[in-house]
Amino acid sequence: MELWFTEKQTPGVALSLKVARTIHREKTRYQDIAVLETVDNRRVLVLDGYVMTTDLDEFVYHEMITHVPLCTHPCPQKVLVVGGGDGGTMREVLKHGSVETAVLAEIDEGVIEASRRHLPHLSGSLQDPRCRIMVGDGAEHVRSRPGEYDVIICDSTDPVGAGAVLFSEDFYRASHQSLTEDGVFCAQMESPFFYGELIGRVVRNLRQIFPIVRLYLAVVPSYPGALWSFVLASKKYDPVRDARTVDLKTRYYTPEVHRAAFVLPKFVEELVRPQSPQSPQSPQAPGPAGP
Ligand code: SPD
Repeated sequence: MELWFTEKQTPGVALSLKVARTIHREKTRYQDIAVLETVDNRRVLVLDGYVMTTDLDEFVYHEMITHVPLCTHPCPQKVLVVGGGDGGTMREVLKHGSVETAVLAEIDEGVIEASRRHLPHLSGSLQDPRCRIMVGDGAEHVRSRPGEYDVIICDSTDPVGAGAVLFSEDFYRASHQSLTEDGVFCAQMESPFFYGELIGRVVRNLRQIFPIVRLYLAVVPSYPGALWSFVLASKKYDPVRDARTVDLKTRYYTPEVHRAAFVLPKFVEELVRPQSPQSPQSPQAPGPAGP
């Protein structure tokens, strides 16, 4: 008998993976956690029925959510990862020699434990002496740590349930306060094909708070639409103009990919294009489909 896991990505779109076995399954007070092994020997972490990470393409996501902000800051020493309990983002953060302390604020200890047991290529980083684990609410953590972090990375789940707060204006304001005066914030921002409204709203919100806000893209085939977005918001450094070249062992990220990731296809650029003020000469000139 064939066993398939299907993620319903939208009411009309689904992704199916052929499963060899279920390695782990538990229900915590926050969510349903599953670790699956596919017939091609890849491990998959699933939370509440949504694919969080797969061995096929985790490196793309984790490298791009990490190295873009850390190479934008000239010397990131103290880094916060909100969410990311699997450890993949932490693994990439700790590749930076400048990092002295990296805090993981994960609300669900079950994710950390499942990853420790079944996804060691991700969670191995959590043993590093520079890594501190804080099991608790990342949004509360940033509220209680003003001026503390050089870089904050929000490696959240999708904007549903417990993860929704991590897409709110309140959280972005608290993150701004929790950064040092030249700090950099970065967050995963879903699929431009399916979450255009969310992307436009978040970018608009962040522009009220940070002087520099930019969206960038990477290809993550296991996620809805395959084309995945990230938002970078910065107090001082521009991620294209100021990016440093750091010697890193990576599979996807390079300095060239870093720059290219900010080149947006037209429909994505329209989602985040600032609305031009209407002038008396061009009363009909509308903003595009986005903000
Ligand atoms: N739809 C999937 C979005 C998942 C984003 N976060 C993944 C966490 C991996 N460390």
